[in-house]
Amino acid sequence: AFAASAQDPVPSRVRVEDDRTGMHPAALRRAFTDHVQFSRARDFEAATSFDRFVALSLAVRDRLVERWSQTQRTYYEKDVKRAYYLSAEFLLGRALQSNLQALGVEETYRTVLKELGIDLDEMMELEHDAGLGNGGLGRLAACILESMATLELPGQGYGIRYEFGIFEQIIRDGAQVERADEWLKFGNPWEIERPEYAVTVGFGGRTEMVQDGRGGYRVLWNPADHVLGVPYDTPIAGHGSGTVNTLRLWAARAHEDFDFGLFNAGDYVSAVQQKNASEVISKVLYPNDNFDKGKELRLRQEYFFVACSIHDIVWRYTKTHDDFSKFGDKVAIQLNDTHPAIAIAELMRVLVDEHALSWDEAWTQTVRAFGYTNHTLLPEALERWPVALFERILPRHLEIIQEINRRLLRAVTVAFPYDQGRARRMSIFEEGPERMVRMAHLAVIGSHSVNGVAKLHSELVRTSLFRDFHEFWPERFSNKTNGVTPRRWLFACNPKLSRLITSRIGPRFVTELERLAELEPAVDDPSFLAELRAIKRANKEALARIVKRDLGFDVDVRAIFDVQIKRLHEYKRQLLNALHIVTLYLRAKRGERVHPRLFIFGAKAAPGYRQAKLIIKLIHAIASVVNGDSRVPELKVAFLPNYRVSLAEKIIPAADLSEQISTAGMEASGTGNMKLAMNGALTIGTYDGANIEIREAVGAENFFLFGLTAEEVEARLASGVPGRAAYEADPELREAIDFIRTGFFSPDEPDAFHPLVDELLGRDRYLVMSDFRAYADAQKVVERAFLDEEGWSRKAALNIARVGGFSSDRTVLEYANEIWRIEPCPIRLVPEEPAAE
Ligand code: B1H
Repeated sequence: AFAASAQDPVPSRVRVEDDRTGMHPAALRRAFTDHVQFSRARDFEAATSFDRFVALSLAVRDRLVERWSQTQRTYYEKDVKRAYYLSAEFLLGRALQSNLQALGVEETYRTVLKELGIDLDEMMELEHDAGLGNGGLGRLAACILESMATLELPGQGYGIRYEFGIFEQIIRDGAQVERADEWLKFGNPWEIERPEYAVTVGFGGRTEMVQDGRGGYRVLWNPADHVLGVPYDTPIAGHGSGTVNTLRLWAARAHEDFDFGLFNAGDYVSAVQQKNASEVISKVLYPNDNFDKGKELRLRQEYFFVACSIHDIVWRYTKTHDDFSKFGDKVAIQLNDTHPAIAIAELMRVLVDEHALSWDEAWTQTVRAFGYTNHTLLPEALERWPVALFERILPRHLEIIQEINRRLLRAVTVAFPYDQGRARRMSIFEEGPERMVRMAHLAVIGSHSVNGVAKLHSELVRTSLFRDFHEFWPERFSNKTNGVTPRRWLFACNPKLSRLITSRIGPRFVTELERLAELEPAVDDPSFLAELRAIKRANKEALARIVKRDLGFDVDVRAIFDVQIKRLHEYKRQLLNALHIVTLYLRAKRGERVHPRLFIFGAKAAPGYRQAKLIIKLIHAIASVVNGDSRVPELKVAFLPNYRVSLAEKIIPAADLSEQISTAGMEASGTGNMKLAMNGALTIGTYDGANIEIREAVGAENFFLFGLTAEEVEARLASGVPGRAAYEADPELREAIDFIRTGFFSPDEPDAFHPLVDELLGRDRYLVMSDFRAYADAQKVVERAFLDEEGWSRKAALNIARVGGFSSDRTVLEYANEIWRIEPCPIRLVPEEPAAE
């Protein structure tokens, strides 16, 4: 498929060994057994299953390497414009299957391994997830990189090589316990360490003015400490494209003169011990989704990876350019939220202090290069740093930010004279008892593009969060609705469905998801719907086996598989779901007919988030009563521990119902909603984030909408009606709350859930009580719809046929065309030599 055409000149490079590149079965088999023997130093018979996993991964990696070199060489030779995606998180999950499929060798390898008595699926289960992210924001970064490579776009990711990713969740006595995620313990076959490209990063110290030798002055920053950033490169392969882009993650190492003083004093052992202090920077991912704790180490992490990345970007640019006038023509840098926003000040510092550009020249190129994506409106998630802390760690950057701010406020005052309030609101510095640096303001001011991640969210970004900035620079603002990669979230995770789709419309939907629309005629074909039902049934059986293995109980696959999988957060309202379970349970106890349901949860709570952890406990308490009640066999609750990418891949294909029930206006987009719809689950959801666009696409009659709108939420919260009002008005809700409040689900500790009940009856900040009735009634509509088997599968089919727009390919093309202004750069591959047996 990648053979060059006849008139292509064959590159004169020496070809590397066939065993490292050959795609025919004999070469694949030899590559695998050779890696067992020589990379793992094992006799084939003595190799452990993990040896085999590593050997296969290395054989696959070899086949990426040639394309990887060719890709990078092509970018360099053509001097193409590149997009750099800066993100504190990349939630990649597993890589083996994804790379096998990108190369088109999964089935060949499956057969080759089978002949050796090895099951490929079992082998793929041995891979530990790369969990370098919290949730949607980190997973989006992974989908975007994958789509860029598939679309042949010159791109690269930059982030942190956390030694410990998102914690491992264990459930003990019905409560969450965290364990360190030792994902590197047995090595990582995908990464390549490149210590020769290490970068030195400074922290702290002072600035001074020094003569520049040309009669002027320049600023010199003398950092107090230095840390080394060592890059680790992971290949990001395009699906069937020949492009292999790079994800470069930085690990912190002690700098040689880390503690000069101690070495000089001859205290060698203490000096070496001190090295730990620098290496903590890349030790662990902060496990907070949509929440900013304002920790000093987090600021150090952010600056650390940003300084390394900017250095790398500038170095690469200067290999082919001797001045900076074309920087913005060759470099686009996308900020994944504000976590890397310090890059704006860092690029200014590098251009002005190190490359002696004038402020204006440097600023022009900086603003041309940067784009900023906002992912949340929640005030507790917006990054603000105390000026005093910022000055202590990044004194030169504070000066630069002050200058950026001075110039902004001058422009604002010219445009809006006599409007002091506006200047105060737009300032990077928030005045108050403790002065703060507002990173979002820096990001908006230093970028030519600011986008939200779904239509409603982008609208709220313009009209509420950045209202003044939107008035000042309306042309900067746009929407880029999120998407997900159909390779992982359909083709890889749901092979049965993919085969059915392929049998009807061919395989091209995998890279052109809009082609799913060609399935529309099939939704009225009973045999298609019957096949769809059989596939869903088989996927549910597979998940039922996981529930049995991990939780120990049997489930009825005729039940509605009602799925809520996402980080645990009050705004996502797992509590609303829990109240509904209690309601159904009490109805069943009263002898009312309820259709069998399996409630499936997957959710990690931030370790310091008390209410979230208590909600996990409540779900377990309810599960223990409901699952143990033999008089209510129709209801079961399965909280699957340690929710992560690889577990999502097993749950999503088995879902009937997708719970997307955030308080309207609070979920910026959501992306799990897209993955579930793509796999034929119907959504019960609020008018929030991308739900709105999904509903528009799949049709209102194929989506269960309920609840207050964002406007109504705003008004309701402003009016301050306590949750008690709904409690008093709704007997069923009252009963559910009373059962929880009086300790029915926690007889040993009757008060256990009072903090949750108090919040619900009092402020009810997420309007769980206000939306309860609408939700419970929408669930009745769901149940009735589910009873009509044919009707339900038709709706599911229409969801699949109409979700083509939620591919991250569409998202990335919008970024590429409207923000980055980059073009595809096809990679020409050397033709494969004929098989030599
Ligand atoms: C999203 C975050 C986030 N928005 C701070 N914001 C973090 C904020 O570690 N931190 O400090 C970590 C994560 N994550 C999510 O982004 C939104 O809630 C989703 O609605 C959205 O789909 C996703 C991708 O855009």
